[in-house]
Amino acid sequence: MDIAKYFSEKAGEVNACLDELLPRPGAGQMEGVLFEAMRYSVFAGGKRLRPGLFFAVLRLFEMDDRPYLPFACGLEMIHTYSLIHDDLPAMDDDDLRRGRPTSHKVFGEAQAILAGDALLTHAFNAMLQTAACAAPERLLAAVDYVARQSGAFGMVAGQCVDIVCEGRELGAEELRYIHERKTGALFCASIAGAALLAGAREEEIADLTEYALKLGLVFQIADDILDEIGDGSKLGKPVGSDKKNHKTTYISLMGLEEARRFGEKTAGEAEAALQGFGARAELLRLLPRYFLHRDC
Ligand code: GRG
Repeated sequence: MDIAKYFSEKAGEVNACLDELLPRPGAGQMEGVLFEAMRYSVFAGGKRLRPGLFFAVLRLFEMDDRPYLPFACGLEMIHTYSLIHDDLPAMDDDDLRRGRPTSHKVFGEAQAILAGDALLTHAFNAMLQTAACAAPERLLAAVDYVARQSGAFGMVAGQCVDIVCEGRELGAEELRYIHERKTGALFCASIAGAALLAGAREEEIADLTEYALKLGLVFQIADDILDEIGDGSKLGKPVGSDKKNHKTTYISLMGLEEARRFGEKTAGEAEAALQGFGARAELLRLLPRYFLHRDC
């Protein structure tokens, strides 16, 4: 199966739907700059991995993905909001994202904060647009889950702990704690969120959550490796920033070769979590190695 083709096809569908869902700046409209800033970051060329994961799980449960496009777009809006806020001077203070100047560099800090806020809230409007096709109790469970994973019990908590720990060397468990929230939580939202919409059984949701957390970790290990030996022009951001900013990474903790081995081991554990799904989970089973060996 051609995974790059799968993600690029899904990205095309997601981009068309995002274009429909996001407000458009109109002539003479005073809040036009807000809509422009929202669109600027959303259409800056992200890989649309979270929607791709979401659709892969719908496929596992033999669900038609078309009606759920707005839900997938909601996940991408939450992801983009987190990137805009993460780049702000008060957080990582980055100048480049997805190969372009960051939102605050183009629109100023205040509008970048607002664009992030508006994307986060718009995401929930988008997800609720699937009310016409999803059973209400499933949609409620999925949206509730996405909110938890995105907020104080998930991604925002991860960002908080990352900031609290700034300036000191972390241990492996602390690093895992942060990654499970910063990266893993939105992977869980996409993967287990789709399973909730599909009405999956509790054991299936538990297995998929385990898979999502391991997949997030693999993604992060690859991120650390790419920051050490990747190609900045493919990544759309300068490499070597972890070392420059004295960040604890899997490379600083265990060295490049051991980090690669740890990545392979974790990818194996992610695959193993799918055992109960048999051949139906082929696409999901291929993703951990694909993420580990990615070049951007
Ligand atoms: C500000 C609430 C708040 C949270 C920020 C997501 C995040 C938490 C910070 C971004 C920096 C970071 C290391 C995130 C980990 C997840 C990650 C590697 C994001 C980049 O995801 P990709 O590669 O990005 O899917 P694209 O641009 O392809 O969408």
